[in-house]
Amino acid sequence: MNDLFSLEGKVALVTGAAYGIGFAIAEALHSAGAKIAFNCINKQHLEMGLAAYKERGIEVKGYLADVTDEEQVAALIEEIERDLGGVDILVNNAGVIKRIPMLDMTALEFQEVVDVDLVAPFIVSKAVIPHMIEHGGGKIINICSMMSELGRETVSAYAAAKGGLKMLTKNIASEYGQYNIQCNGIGPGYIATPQTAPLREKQPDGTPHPFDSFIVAKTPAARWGTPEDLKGAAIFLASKASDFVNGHILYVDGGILAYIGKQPN
Ligand code: NAP
Ligand code: GCO
Repeated sequence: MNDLFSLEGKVALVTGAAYGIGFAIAEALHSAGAKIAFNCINKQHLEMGLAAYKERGIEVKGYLADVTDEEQVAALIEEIERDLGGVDILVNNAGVIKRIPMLDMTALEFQEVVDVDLVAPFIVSKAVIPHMIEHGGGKIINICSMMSELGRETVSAYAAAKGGLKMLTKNIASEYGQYNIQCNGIGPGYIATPQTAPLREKQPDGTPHPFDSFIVAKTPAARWGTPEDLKGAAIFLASKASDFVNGHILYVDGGILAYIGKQPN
């Protein structure tokens, strides 16, 4: 049983994992035996992340690298190969969101989101697939979103990118499945992290943010998710247990996508 989920001897790269969802996923993959590498772009966050892993007794290698920059990504993959070995498991987690009504958003702002959330997973996957082919297989996990399926006001670029990421996932699975590479997605529901902090800020009178109450009502589990909620899905999709699962998006959303919404009283 343990063997099915063991990541002993594997090297995992989790992008953007100094905190938030990436941190929890890195922690999970480490607990299953993988050697962990992560990157981010902010030097202070890198140091903060390294200290947080150390505090939990987790040995990791951390790097500064912008996932939208092909040269930096190539250098990152080389460094990881030197420090830990070639990447067997890639988690494309780094992401950004801009909440701007579409009519107020510039094309440049739209592109900046698409670059991190969609083009970067293409760049980083492209950089690790040759090693995976050479070594008889590998796992790529793309962190998708509710917005891979649903729209909402103000997140046009994010939804376009995460919808695209779902299809990039299916395409990598289609194109490289023959090399024993599985590319799947995790679609988190609404998760309490710095990215969603503005949606959970208390009102001046101490009452919950209306968006916070909206999400709790929209989620059959009646709560926000935590980064820890994603750990099981990450270990499953990184391990032998999922060797015949390919091009699938595993939604870990407390039931949001299954639910029509609260009926009126
Ligand atoms: P977060 O708290 O905002 O963390 C995002 C991470 O991405 C940070 O470590 C950041 O690094 C890194 N990053 C951003 N741009 C980068 C770049 N160009 N190169 C390298 N690293 C970069 O986000 P999160 O909530 O943990 O979300 C993680 C992923 O899950 C994202 O893809 C997000 O879209 C997705 N997601 C989140 C939720 C949610 O409810 N929170 C739900 C579904 C999906 P720095 O700190 O150095 O800037
Ligand atoms: C938003 C949120 C979402 C979540 C997540 C949902 O503004 O609607 O930030 O997009 O972060 O991706 O799965």
